[in-house]
Amino acid sequence: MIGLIFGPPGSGKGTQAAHVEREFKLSHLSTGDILRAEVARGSDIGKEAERIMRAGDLVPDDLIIRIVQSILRDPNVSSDVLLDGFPRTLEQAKALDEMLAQEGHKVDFVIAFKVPEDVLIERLLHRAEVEGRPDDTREAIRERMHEYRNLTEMVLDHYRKGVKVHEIDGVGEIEEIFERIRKALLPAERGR
Ligand code: B4P
Repeated sequence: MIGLIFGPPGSGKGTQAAHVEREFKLSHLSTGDILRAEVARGSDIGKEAERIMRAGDLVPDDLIIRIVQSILRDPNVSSDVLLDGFPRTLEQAKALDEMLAQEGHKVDFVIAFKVPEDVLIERLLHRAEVEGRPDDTREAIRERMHEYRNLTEMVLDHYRKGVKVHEIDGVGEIEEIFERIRKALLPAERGR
Protein backbone atom coordinates (compact mmCIF):
# COMPACT_ATOMS: atom_id res chain seq x y z
CA MET A 1 0.00 0.00 0.00
CA ILE A 2 1.30 3.44 -0.95
CA GLY A 3 -0.09 6.52 0.79
CA LEU A 4 0.78 10.19 0.52
CA ILE A 5 0.49 12.72 3.32
CA PHE A 6 0.06 16.13 1.84
CA GLY A 7 -0.39 19.72 2.99
CA PRO A 8 1.21 23.15 3.33
CA PRO A 9 4.22 23.72 5.62
CA GLY A 10 3.19 23.37 9.23
CA SER A 11 -0.04 21.52 8.45
CA GLY A 12 1.01 18.51 10.54
CA LYS A 13 2.43 16.13 7.91
CA GLY A 14 5.42 14.93 9.90
CA THR A 15 3.48 15.01 13.15
CA GLN A 16 0.56 12.89 11.92
CA ALA A 17 2.70 10.63 9.73
CA ALA A 18 4.33 9.24 12.87
CA HIS A 19 0.89 8.22 14.20
CA VAL A 20 -0.25 6.77 10.84
CA GLU A 21 2.99 4.78 10.59
CA ARG A 22 2.37 3.17 13.98
CA GLU A 23 -1.34 2.48 13.57
CA PHE A 24 -1.38 1.30 9.95
CA LYS A 25 2.09 -0.36 9.81
CA LEU A 26 3.33 1.77 6.93
CA SER A 27 6.94 2.88 6.74
CA HIS A 28 7.16 6.64 6.98
CA LEU A 29 9.41 8.25 4.40
CA SER A 30 9.87 12.02 4.81
CA THR A 31 11.92 13.75 2.12
CA GLY A 32 12.37 16.72 4.49
CA ASP A 33 13.89 14.41 7.15
CA ILE A 34 16.10 12.71 4.56
CA LEU A 35 17.42 16.08 3.34
CA ARG A 36 18.01 17.33 6.90
CA ALA A 37 19.99 14.13 7.64
CA GLU A 38 22.12 14.73 4.51
CA VAL A 39 22.77 18.32 5.65
CA ALA A 40 23.79 17.06 9.12
CA ARG A 41 26.17 14.50 7.52
CA GLY A 42 27.70 17.20 5.31
CA SER A 43 27.28 15.00 2.21
CA ASP A 44 27.34 16.42 -1.35
CA ILE A 45 23.55 16.23 -1.45
CA GLY A 46 23.38 17.98 1.92
CA LYS A 47 25.71 20.75 0.74
CA GLU A 48 23.54 21.32 -2.32
CA ALA A 49 20.27 21.22 -0.34
CA GLU A 50 21.25 23.31 2.69
CA ARG A 51 21.18 26.77 1.12
CA ILE A 52 18.00 26.00 -0.85
CA MET A 53 16.12 24.72 2.20
CA ARG A 54 17.26 27.60 4.38
CA ALA A 55 15.72 30.01 1.86
CA GLY A 56 12.47 28.04 1.84
CA ASP A 57 12.80 26.94 -1.78
CA LEU A 58 12.30 23.44 -3.19
CA VAL A 59 15.38 21.40 -4.00
CA PRO A 60 15.68 20.38 -7.70
CA ASP A 61 13.24 17.71 -8.88
CA ASP A 62 15.93 15.42 -10.33
CA LEU A 63 17.79 15.32 -7.00
CA ILE A 64 14.77 14.42 -4.89
CA ILE A 65 13.43 11.97 -7.49
CA ARG A 66 16.75 10.09 -7.47
CA ILE A 67 16.66 9.88 -3.67
CA VAL A 68 13.10 8.53 -3.53
CA GLN A 69 13.73 6.11 -6.41
CA SER A 70 16.74 4.57 -4.69
CA ILE A 71 14.77 4.09 -1.47
CA LEU A 72 11.69 2.59 -3.13
CA ARG A 73 13.88 0.19 -5.12
CA ASP A 74 15.70 -0.97 -2.02
CA PRO A 75 14.51 -4.55 -1.36
CA ASN A 76 14.92 -3.95 2.39
CA VAL A 77 12.28 -1.21 2.36
CA SER A 78 8.71 -2.34 2.97
CA SER A 79 6.30 -2.04 0.05
CA ASP A 80 3.79 -0.41 2.43
CA VAL A 81 4.95 3.17 2.47
CA LEU A 82 3.66 6.55 3.61
CA LEU A 83 5.37 9.31 1.64
CA ASP A 84 5.57 12.61 3.52
CA GLY A 85 6.53 15.75 1.61
CA PHE A 86 6.84 13.97 -1.75
CA PRO A 87 5.71 14.61 -4.45
CA ARG A 88 5.79 18.40 -4.21
CA THR A 89 5.68 19.27 -7.95
CA LEU A 90 3.82 17.82 -10.93
CA GLU A 91 7.11 16.54 -12.31
CA GLN A 92 7.76 14.64 -9.07
CA ALA A 93 4.21 13.24 -9.13
CA LYS A 94 4.63 11.95 -12.69
CA ALA A 95 8.01 10.42 -11.82
CA LEU A 96 6.48 8.70 -8.78
CA ASP A 97 3.56 7.34 -10.82
CA GLU A 98 6.02 5.92 -13.37
CA MET A 99 8.26 4.39 -10.68
CA LEU A 100 5.28 2.68 -9.09
CA ALA A 101 3.75 1.57 -12.40
CA GLN A 102 7.01 -0.22 -13.29
CA GLU A 103 6.44 -2.40 -10.22
CA GLY A 104 2.71 -2.80 -10.88
CA HIS A 105 1.81 -0.41 -8.03
CA LYS A 106 0.04 2.94 -7.74
CA VAL A 107 -0.76 5.52 -5.11
CA ASP A 108 -3.63 4.07 -3.05
CA PHE A 109 -4.68 7.08 -0.98
CA VAL A 110 -3.84 10.68 -0.21
CA ILE A 111 -4.34 12.42 3.13
CA ALA A 112 -4.60 16.16 2.45
CA PHE A 113 -4.66 18.70 5.29
CA LYS A 114 -6.62 21.91 5.25
CA VAL A 115 -5.33 24.55 7.69
CA PRO A 116 -5.69 28.36 7.48
CA GLU A 117 -2.45 30.22 6.75
CA ASP A 118 -2.42 32.23 10.01
CA VAL A 119 -2.49 28.97 12.02
CA LEU A 120 0.35 27.54 9.90
CA ILE A 121 2.54 30.58 10.44
CA GLU A 122 1.87 30.57 14.18
CA ARG A 123 2.85 26.86 14.44
CA LEU A 124 6.06 27.30 12.46
CA LEU A 125 7.14 30.36 14.44
CA HIS A 126 6.47 28.41 17.61
CA ARG A 127 8.62 25.54 16.29
CA ALA A 128 11.35 28.09 15.51
CA GLU A 129 11.44 29.02 19.20
CA VAL A 130 11.44 25.41 20.39
CA GLU A 131 13.62 23.65 17.78
CA GLY A 132 15.38 26.47 15.91
CA ARG A 133 14.96 24.88 12.48
CA PRO A 134 16.85 27.13 10.03
CA ASP A 135 13.91 27.29 7.56
CA ASP A 136 11.39 28.44 10.19
CA THR A 137 12.25 32.14 9.85
CA ARG A 138 9.50 34.57 8.77
CA GLU A 139 11.12 35.06 5.37
CA ALA A 140 11.64 31.35 4.64
CA ILE A 141 8.11 30.54 5.83
CA ARG A 142 6.71 33.15 3.41
CA GLU A 143 8.71 31.56 0.58
CA ARG A 144 7.61 28.02 1.53
CA MET A 145 3.95 29.09 1.46
CA HIS A 146 4.54 30.70 -1.94
CA GLU A 147 6.18 27.53 -3.32
CA TYR A 148 3.30 25.48 -1.94
CA ARG A 149 0.64 27.61 -3.65
CA ASN A 150 2.55 27.84 -6.93
CA LEU A 151 4.03 24.38 -7.36
CA THR A 152 2.62 21.91 -4.86
CA GLU A 153 -1.12 22.56 -4.58
CA MET A 154 -1.68 21.43 -8.18
CA VAL A 155 -0.28 17.98 -7.31
CA LEU A 156 -3.50 17.39 -5.39
CA ASP A 157 -5.60 18.01 -8.53
CA HIS A 158 -3.42 15.49 -10.35
CA TYR A 159 -4.27 12.79 -7.78
CA ARG A 160 -7.92 13.81 -7.40
CA LYS A 161 -8.43 12.48 -10.95
CA GLY A 162 -7.82 8.85 -10.00
CA VAL A 163 -6.99 8.34 -6.32
CA LYS A 164 -9.03 8.55 -3.12
CA VAL A 165 -8.12 11.91 -1.56
CA HIS A 166 -9.11 12.26 2.11
CA GLU A 167 -9.42 15.96 2.92
CA ILE A 168 -8.71 16.33 6.64
CA ASP A 169 -9.39 19.37 8.79
CA GLY A 170 -5.92 19.91 10.29
CA VAL A 171 -6.98 22.32 13.04
CA GLY A 172 -7.33 21.01 16.59
CA GLU A 173 -5.50 18.77 19.02
CA ILE A 174 -3.01 16.30 17.49
CA GLU A 175 -4.97 13.26 18.82
CA GLU A 176 -8.26 14.66 17.52
CA ILE A 177 -6.81 15.15 14.03
CA PHE A 178 -5.35 11.66 14.04
CA GLU A 179 -8.80 10.28 14.89
CA ARG A 180 -10.17 11.99 11.74
CA ILE A 181 -7.41 10.32 9.69
CA ARG A 182 -8.00 6.94 11.32
CA LYS A 183 -11.70 7.03 10.49
CA ALA A 184 -10.95 8.06 6.89
CA LEU A 185 -8.41 5.26 6.36
CA LEU A 186 -10.21 2.40 8.06
CA PRO A 187 -12.22 1.24 4.98
CA ALA A 188 -9.00 1.03 2.88
CA GLU A 189 -7.26 -0.79 5.74
CA ARG A 190 -10.03 -3.42 5.86
CA GLY A 191 -9.54 -4.12 2.13
CA ARG A 192 -5.79 -4.66 2.57
P1 B4P B 1 9.41 19.32 5.31
O1 B4P B 1 10.30 18.64 6.26
O2 B4P B 1 8.42 18.47 4.59
O3 B4P B 1 8.75 20.55 6.13
P2 B4P B 1 7.27 21.01 6.49
O4 B4P B 1 6.47 21.21 5.23
O5 B4P B 1 7.42 22.17 7.42
O6 B4P B 1 6.62 19.83 7.25
P3 B4P B 1 6.91 19.19 8.67
O7 B4P B 1 6.52 17.77 8.50
O8 B4P B 1 8.28 19.49 9.17
O9 B4P B 1 6.00 19.98 9.67
P4 B4P B 1 4.55 19.63 10.26
O10 B4P B 1 3.62 20.13 9.23
O11 B4P B 1 4.37 18.23 10.73
O12 B4P B 1 10.28 20.08 4.19
C1 B4P B 1 11.31 20.98 4.51
C2 B4P B 1 12.04 21.48 3.26
O13 B4P B 1 12.69 20.37 2.59
C3 B4P B 1 11.17 22.08 2.15
O14 B4P B 1 10.87 23.45 2.39
C4 B4P B 1 12.09 21.88 0.91
O15 B4P B 1 13.12 22.85 0.85
C5 B4P B 1 12.71 20.53 1.16
N1 B4P B 1 11.94 19.41 0.54
C6 B4P B 1 11.35 18.39 1.21
N2 B4P B 1 10.73 17.57 0.34
C7 B4P B 1 10.95 18.08 -0.90
C8 B4P B 1 10.54 17.68 -2.22
N3 B4P B 1 9.79 16.59 -2.43
N4 B4P B 1 10.92 18.45 -3.28
C9 B4P B 1 11.68 19.54 -3.09
N5 B4P B 1 12.10 19.98 -1.87
C10 B4P B 1 11.73 19.25 -0.78
O16 B4P B 1 4.52 20.44 11.62
C11 B4P B 1 4.92 21.77 11.79
C12 B4P B 1 4.83 22.22 13.25
O17 B4P B 1 3.47 22.28 13.66
C13 B4P B 1 5.51 21.29 14.26
O18 B4P B 1 6.21 22.07 15.19
C14 B4P B 1 4.38 20.55 14.95
O19 B4P B 1 4.67 20.23 16.29
C15 B4P B 1 3.26 21.60 14.89
N6 B4P B 1 1.94 20.96 14.84
C16 B4P B 1 1.57 19.93 14.05
N7 B4P B 1 0.28 19.63 14.26
C17 B4P B 1 -0.19 20.51 15.20
C18 B4P B 1 -1.45 20.72 15.83
N8 B4P B 1 -2.50 19.96 15.56
N9 B4P B 1 -1.56 21.74 16.72
C19 B4P B 1 -0.49 22.51 17.02
N10 B4P B 1 0.74 22.36 16.46
C20 B4P B 1 0.90 21.37 15.57
